[in-house]
Amino acid sequence: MMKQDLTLNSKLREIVANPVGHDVAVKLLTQMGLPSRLARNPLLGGLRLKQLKALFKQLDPGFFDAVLNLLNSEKDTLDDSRVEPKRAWWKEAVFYQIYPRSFMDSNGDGVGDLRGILSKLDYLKALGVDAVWLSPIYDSPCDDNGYDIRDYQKILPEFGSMDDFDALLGGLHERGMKLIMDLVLNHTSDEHPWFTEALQSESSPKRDFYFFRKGRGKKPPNNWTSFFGGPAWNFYPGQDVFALHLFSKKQMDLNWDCPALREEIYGMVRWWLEKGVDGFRLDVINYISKPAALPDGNAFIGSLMGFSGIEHYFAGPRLHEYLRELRTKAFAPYGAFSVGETPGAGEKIGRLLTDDTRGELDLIFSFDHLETPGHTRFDEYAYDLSYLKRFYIERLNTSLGHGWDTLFYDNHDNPRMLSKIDPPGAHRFTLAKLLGVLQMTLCGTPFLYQGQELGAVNKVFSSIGDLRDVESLNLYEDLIKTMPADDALRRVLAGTRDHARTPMQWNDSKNAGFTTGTPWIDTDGDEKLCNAEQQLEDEYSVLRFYQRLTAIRRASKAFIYGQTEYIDPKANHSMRYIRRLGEEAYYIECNLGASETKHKAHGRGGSTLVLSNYEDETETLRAYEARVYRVS
Ligand code: ISL
Ligand code: CA
Repeated sequence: MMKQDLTLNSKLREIVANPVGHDVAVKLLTQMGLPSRLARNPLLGGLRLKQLKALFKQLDPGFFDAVLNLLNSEKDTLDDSRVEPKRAWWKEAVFYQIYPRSFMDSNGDGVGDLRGILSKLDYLKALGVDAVWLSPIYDSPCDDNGYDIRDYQKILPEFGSMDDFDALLGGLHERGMKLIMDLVLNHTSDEHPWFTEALQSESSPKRDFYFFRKGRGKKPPNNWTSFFGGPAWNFYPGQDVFALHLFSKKQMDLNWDCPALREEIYGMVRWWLEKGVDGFRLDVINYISKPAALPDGNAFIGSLMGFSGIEHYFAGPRLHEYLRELRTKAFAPYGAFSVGETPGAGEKIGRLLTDDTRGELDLIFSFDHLETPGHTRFDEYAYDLSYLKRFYIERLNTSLGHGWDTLFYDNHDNPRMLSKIDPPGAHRFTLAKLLGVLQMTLCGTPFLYQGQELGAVNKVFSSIGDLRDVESLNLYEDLIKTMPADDALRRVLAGTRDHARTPMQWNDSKNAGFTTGTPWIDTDGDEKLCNAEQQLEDEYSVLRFYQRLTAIRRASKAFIYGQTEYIDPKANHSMRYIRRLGEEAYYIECNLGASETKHKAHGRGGSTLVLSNYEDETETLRAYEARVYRVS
């Protein structure tokens, strides 16, 4: 059945029935500090869009057209029947993300490298890791630490050689672990030969690989802004032309509408699969399709999101088509796994992307749980765990068995979750274990980020000179135009990605055992208190706890495919649920706050404590206490 276009006459319930409409409504409500369930409120559902338009006269008039356009470009609907989830290795696996620059340096140049990673494979195996995701290791000028690729088929010399890569892949496979590469397909470095060639002349066969456009007079072709500050356009005076970059000035957006570009990409992907890699993490993959006209972004959406233009490309017109093509022509023949990084994709867009009957991606990372509503990464605030609980109860398993969720707290783009929840760090190690319990026992695939298994927290940076990240440095330059330097620094430090990019803390020696040379970014002394060597020896450490967690997860499919039943879902400071598969069941009980709450037993036939982040079992749950019971 052809779907009718939505218009100003459509009712809100019809708007929200559209997958993009649902996610946009939830996002807008959340950004405005309102509860997301309003999107499903039956009274509001009867309102027509034009009534809303009359109500919100102050909104820029183009806003409703912008939203309708966006919604009408999504013709697909979701299958709302519940099915048994299909079994797959990547649903059962524990993934571990490595940021190669900061993991382990083998040759003393201060930069982590492939041989360094190779020397730590037994550590990963003992942790219970099944698959490693490597942040980019390709040749790159490293304007954005490798997310600006110059040559997709060459290893960055600082990281090692192709032989080192083969040795690493072999070493992982020998130990029964898989390797996932990080693939950046939305943009390349401006030093990629495609771009340098394209820039030569208008008639270059590579010209159409990127977005070259004439300006509007001296002004850029549209009002889109870059995530790393300023307009999303570089001007090339020699040819009086602009080119698009959503990220840094050296990360040029690729034009996926060009068939020759797509074929180049698929060929390159197959080349890595021929080498034996097991899959890919796809950087900002939901941004790859842009409307050819590159229309201006709506001002209201721009001010709400802090970036202009995003509604045109976060779920672009040909996204599904391109993902299917990538899968059919490259991934499927090799059975390769894919996880897409999809900022802005909410529950329903997420389902469109991962529903296993649709043939797009296996998993996605959505980021809606990383900040509490109304906050952005650069705000200083304490994250309320009861939000995480509500988020999980609403979101996990909404795929009805058609898709699957990822479970993660840290990555290379975010401050540490522990520091968001408990900024002073009073409960650091207990809380680290609690997060581990949620991550390993809820339904979804866990992705650990290096250091998380030690209880890594934010770093103490004392000046802007301590930071390295292009995003932070650009933001700081921008902020000091309008505020005192101290305030600008505080804001940058609240959200800088460098919190997660300092050296992995292997031991308490100089530079945390990461390098014998001068590290590219400093440690802050925390390695004296928190390092892998000391934690391996301490039975009660976070690391040993994570080893046990991965082991219990591996030992029972109830943690993977089991039904999840939430008990007393409205309780604010505790989270309790059962994972059940056939005869086997586990009861998980967590105190989400620092004050004590009562322990509540569960299970008629008795229960056995399998794991807890306290040494003894009492009738009260202490600060951030988490217990896993086997019940019958
Ligand atoms: O879109 C954002 C809103 O602030 C960002 O979160 C952005 O989506 C995210 O940083 C995208 O991340 C990925 O692509 C970037 C790279 O710098 C990141 O490290 C990578 O994870 C550009 O390649
Ligand atoms: Ca090195």
